[in-house]
Amino acid sequence: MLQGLGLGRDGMSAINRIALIEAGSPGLNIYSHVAMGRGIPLLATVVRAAGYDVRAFIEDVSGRDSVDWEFVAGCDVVGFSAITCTMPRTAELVARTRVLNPGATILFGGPEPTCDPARSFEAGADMVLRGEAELTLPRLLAVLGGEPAGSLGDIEGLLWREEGAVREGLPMRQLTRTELDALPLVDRSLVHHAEDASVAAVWRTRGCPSHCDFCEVCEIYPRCVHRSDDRTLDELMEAQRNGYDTAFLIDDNAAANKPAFMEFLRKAASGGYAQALVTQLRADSIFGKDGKIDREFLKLLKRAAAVTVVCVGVESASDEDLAAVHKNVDAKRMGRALRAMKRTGILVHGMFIALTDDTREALMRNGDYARKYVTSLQYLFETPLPGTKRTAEHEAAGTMLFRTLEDLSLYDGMHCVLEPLKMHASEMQQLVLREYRRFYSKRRIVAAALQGTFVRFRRLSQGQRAMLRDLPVWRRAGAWLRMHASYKYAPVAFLTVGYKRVQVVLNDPDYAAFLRRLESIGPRRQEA
Ligand code: B12
Ligand code: SF4
Repeated sequence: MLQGLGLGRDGMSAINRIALIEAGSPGLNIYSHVAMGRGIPLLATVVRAAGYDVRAFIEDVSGRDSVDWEFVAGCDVVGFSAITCTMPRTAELVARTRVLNPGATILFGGPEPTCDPARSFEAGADMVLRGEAELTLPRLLAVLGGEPAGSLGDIEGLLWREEGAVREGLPMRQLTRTELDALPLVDRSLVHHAEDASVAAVWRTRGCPSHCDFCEVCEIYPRCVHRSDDRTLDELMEAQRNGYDTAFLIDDNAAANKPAFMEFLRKAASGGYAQALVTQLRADSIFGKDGKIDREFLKLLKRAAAVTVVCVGVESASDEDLAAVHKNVDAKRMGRALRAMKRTGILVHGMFIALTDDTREALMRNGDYARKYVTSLQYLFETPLPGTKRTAEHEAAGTMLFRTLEDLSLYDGMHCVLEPLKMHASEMQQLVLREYRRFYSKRRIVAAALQGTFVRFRRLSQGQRAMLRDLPVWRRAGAWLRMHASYKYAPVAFLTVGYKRVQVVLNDPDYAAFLRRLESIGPRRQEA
């Protein structure tokens, strides 16, 4: 018998109403203040364009337990978007959906279901749609709704339960540039309490040309595909018009094609973008072909936004670690690039990884390096994301400490979930938290405030000046002051948020329970 195949709540095959849900992040962590969704706002937009009644719920935006269950109870299909650490919460929301609406088809999609569909079935899915779903989801809904010529087996990336077994359709397929260009701009009004989102996502590319061993991006997007910059610029300006003061360019490596990215930055500046911009790039993209710092690129990065935040996967200050994750850059060169960015006035969000074979000295060296070179710190534990080469190695070596579905909430980078080789897991956990405390300290906040008051200053960007000109004369002085203050004190704001987050984590009873759990794990490998 086919299970959950959209026969609808009343046994009819019509599909009218769809809910798309992104379960919230587990616990409190260093990035919980970034309230934004991932793929479902755009999916809701394409599903609505296909004629369905659809709403999107993102717990990180509208708050925990904010799903409108009355709406979900009337849905024919309920789709869940998951990453690994949100799986336990997703399973809870699925269980609630089953009680309220037993006839609905439960569909899973997103990074975790794409890379480990079996785990999604374990969490309660009837179907899993792997990979990008802007074209396949409307196709699936049409088939579920009884489209005469359609069959599940024709849908790329689909797996479904049938007669107790899991069946699979055509392999997933990545969208082409033409298909990406044809996608609509996100209609944020479909997101429940969209006004509570603090950051708007914009994108130029999907995928990343690098293939780091621990990262899942290339499993989801095997090729790096660009869409036309005009679409991105429209999206950026639309975010500004909608009142967002920060846009996150979510490309995994924005400067993969540096000349094209520089052209994009020029257009953003001349097009009047005047808010903060967050972007992710490799530190060595700051060098020109001659090996020198590319000043023109730095200037463009700074001028494209009111405040530019560059997220850099530093990973480690140790050359051996950098070689182990195939980063193709050494710590000294990386330091030169980070220093140049900071000197230009760009905020550098440094992303570090605590690897299983790190020593105490390596962990502390990373902390020292972070305090020297970056504005904000994200120091995550290596996490075995499904489908990656490193995860296969950890599975073979038996280093995974927590494997059940309930424990996947620990896979958020804030918890040590792999057995370290050179110390006990609880020691590694505490050493990394110690580096967070040293980074996000009151002393460093005061130093940043002094620096902001006396040293940090910029000429307003082209977009900001245009924005001031458009204001009535009597509002200009206040706006001018706010623009300068937000730039001058941006590092203070970052450090203060981090300080508060770290305090909350340290005082969290769940965190204390996790520490006790780690401590109860006996020494194994170190004894050998
Ligand atoms: C923006 C971003 C963030 C933001 C906020 C995102 C959020 N709400 O979680 C911040 C900076 C806060 C963040 C934090 C973290 N992130 Co993050 N993040 C991203 C990033 C760069 C972009 C996400 C995005 O918007 N993509 C664009 C959309 C269109 O893609 P998508 O969500 O995959 O959706 C498509 C398909 O997957 C599918 N789909 C998605 N949902 C659904 C649902 C249904 C029903 C269907 C049918 C299909 C479907 O269709 C969509 C359209 O094609 C991705 C990398 C990437 N390129 O995707 C990492 C990524 C999602 N993050 C990742 C991780 C691990 C984290 C962290 C744990 C920390 C870390 N970096 O290690 C935290 C945890 C956050 C949390 N929620 O708890 C991993 C997730 C892997 C996994 N299996 O868990 C990714 C894939 C990066 C990686 N290196 O592997 N992240
Ligand atoms: S550069 Fe970043 S996004 Fe690209 S593969 Fe490496 S870790 Fe993943």
